[in-house]
Amino acid sequence: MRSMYKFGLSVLLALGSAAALAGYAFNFPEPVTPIARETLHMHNLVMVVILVLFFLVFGLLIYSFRVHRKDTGYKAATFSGPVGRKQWLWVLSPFALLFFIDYVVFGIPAYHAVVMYEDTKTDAELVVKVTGSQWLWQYEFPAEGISYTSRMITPRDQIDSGAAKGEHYLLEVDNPLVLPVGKKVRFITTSNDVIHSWWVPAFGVKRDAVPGFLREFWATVEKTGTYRGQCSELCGKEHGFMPVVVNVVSQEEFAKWLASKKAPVTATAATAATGPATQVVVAKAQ
Ligand SMILES: [Cu+2]
Repeated sequence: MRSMYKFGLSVLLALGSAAALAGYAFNFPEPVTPIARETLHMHNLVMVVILVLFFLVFGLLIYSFRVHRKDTGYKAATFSGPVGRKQWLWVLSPFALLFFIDYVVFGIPAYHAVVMYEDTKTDAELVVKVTGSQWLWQYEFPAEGISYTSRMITPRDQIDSGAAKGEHYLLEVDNPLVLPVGKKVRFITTSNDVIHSWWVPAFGVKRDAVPGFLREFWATVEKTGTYRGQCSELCGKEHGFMPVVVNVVSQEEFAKWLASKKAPVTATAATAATGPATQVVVAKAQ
């Protein structure tokens, strides 16, 4: 028995020190949108409650195993006949407790979070259409008449281990998505071919891009910076090579970027007129 305790203790210590060393590596990335923060809050709430329940239940279990042993002279209870009031209490109280935790402690905040997640339209100040295709992303600002593709730029050498891997290995693109800080952005996702999924962990959003359907989500990024993500729906042989990079910049910088993107008006208008499918083909051919 003693060696079992020692083993358990060493496992716990090993896990504890690994977690301490890794810092937040195993946790959520720092949330930068209301959705990401809400998701982290829900996660933490659930973790705390289930940890308390875990120790309560296992504590009680281990206590019962140890105390109610025959070799310590414990006499087993013998009962027959109708179920008594005490027994009903022991059956119903865990049920009531779990019901309360699920539907009230978790249910109410989860309901509010889901309602918030789905509210893509209220106060949205910018619309971005994200189209996935094998194997790149296309970003469109319909109101501004801007459309461009975003492809991974990690050299093949690094992938084939011919060269040392760069800092943002597999998470770097030629044309990142640029967004203004503090503005509610409504995203619309779709796809040209198979199902992809647009995912930026720090935003707390992941939405499937489904051919023939428009799906929505929103993000208000509260901090400027570069955020990276990936396609997270297996979409073919280069699924791992279609990262997402978002540059979140100040209002002024965003306006400047918009102006620079709009500048070659004729070229943008010409590609826009031929439709997104053709445009992707053109982009791939380059
Ligand atoms: Cu994909």
